[in-house]
Amino acid sequence: MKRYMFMILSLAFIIILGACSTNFGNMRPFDMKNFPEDRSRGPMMMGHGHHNMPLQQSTGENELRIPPILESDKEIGNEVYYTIEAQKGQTEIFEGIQTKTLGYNSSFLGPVMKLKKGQNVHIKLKNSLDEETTFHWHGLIIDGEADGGPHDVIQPGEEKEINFKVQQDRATLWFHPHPKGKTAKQVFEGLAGLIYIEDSKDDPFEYGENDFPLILQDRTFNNQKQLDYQFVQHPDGTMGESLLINGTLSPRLTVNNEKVRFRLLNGSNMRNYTIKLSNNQSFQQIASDGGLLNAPVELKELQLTPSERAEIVIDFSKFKKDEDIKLIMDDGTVLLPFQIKDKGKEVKNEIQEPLTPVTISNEEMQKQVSKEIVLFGMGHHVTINGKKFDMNRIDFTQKKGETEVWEIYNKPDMMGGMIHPFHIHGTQFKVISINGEEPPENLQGYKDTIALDPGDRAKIAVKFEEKGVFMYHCHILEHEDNGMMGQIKVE
Ligand SMILES: [Cu+2]
Repeated sequence: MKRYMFMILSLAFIIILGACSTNFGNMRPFDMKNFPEDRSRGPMMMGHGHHNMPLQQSTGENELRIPPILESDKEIGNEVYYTIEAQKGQTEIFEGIQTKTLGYNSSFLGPVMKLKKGQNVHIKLKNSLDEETTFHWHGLIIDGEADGGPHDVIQPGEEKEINFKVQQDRATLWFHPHPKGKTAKQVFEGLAGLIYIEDSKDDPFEYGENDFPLILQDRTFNNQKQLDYQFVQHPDGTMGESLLINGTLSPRLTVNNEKVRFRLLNGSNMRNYTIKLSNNQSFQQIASDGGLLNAPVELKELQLTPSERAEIVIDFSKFKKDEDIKLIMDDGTVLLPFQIKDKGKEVKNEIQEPLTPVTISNEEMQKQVSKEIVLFGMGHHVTINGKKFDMNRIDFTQKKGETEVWEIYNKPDMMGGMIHPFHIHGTQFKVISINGEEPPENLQGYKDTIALDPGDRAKIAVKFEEKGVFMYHCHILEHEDNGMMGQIKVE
């Protein structure tokens, strides 16, 4: 009898809870009072138009925050020890207002972890959040046990140590949480940091002087200027109207009158950015996700989908001293105004050599397709090969050290479909073709994410250097959380 009472009570509780959450679900964030008053653009579009949510221009009132370099706990010969702690905090994003945020070793975002090729790295991972999390090393060649996918959960208050050897050449990677169904929320609230892989070759650029990270993230704040993910989340991917770069709202950057390298990361949940310079001059892309390209590529604009990185060099010495130069989006939205100082020196960005984080030969790129991936759907209905993620199901296997050709197809739906950035853990792959054609030059280097338009079909050459179970998924974080993810076991 007691058992029945308990069941009835639980049922009633679930129904009430359900009703509450439905209510929340209907309270979409289009109620104007939830937006900051100083919106410079027209009214927001509703419903599906959410995905065209415009971004507010940067007014340039705040100097860009430069993340600190993470100091090691100790270094003994080739062994280096770090501690990374996921924590809660408060951050002054708006003047005089504390916003509740998450961060690594700080209240918001994370430091830059510089790792050297050949080093043995030991990282103590601490979870000081109120919820479970994982620590995923995006783009790093690492074994499945240390990769920080949804299997590697660390409970609140607990810690764990991981060890790995840095095998790849210089590159800009990043780290972020990856717990099942909670990645989008935790990244939205601030968990993301950069990893720079360095090697023995000289680097002519100096951090914070003529070498700057730019972590692009869009966020919506409520009328208390808080990040309320429950309120703004959208199953197709959450977009925000406020741009933060390195956590700075309305940033500007003072640069020297010289060549400057920017390491761009699209750290947004779903927004794509096509960047360009306001004077329509070209810049050089020198590296993609996995490291340096074979040669710098001259570009006037560059698209970055969620999780993609690019290193670009802008030569400010080419411009007139008081020229008004800004980094903008293709629709003209100002992302980052620059202020050019007189100071400058001759910087040669001659660090370009063909690099090989993983070596995939031309011969291996001629192989037949042996794995097919079909990306499909929108919102809650996203799938890979018709299935949703199941932690207990291995979808593919591959032999360690053996290159296979994967074909990725973004199958359109009745509405047309959307761009899906497809990411594979634990490796850097090479793009063989997109719709049967050679990829553009800046996609011919190593990549860990490839963006596919609806109807696109790409062939990529994939090799894993380490064993374990690895995730592959769409990097629209809400799609990942909605099950657009599979697992490959490398033996
Ligand atoms: Cu997707």
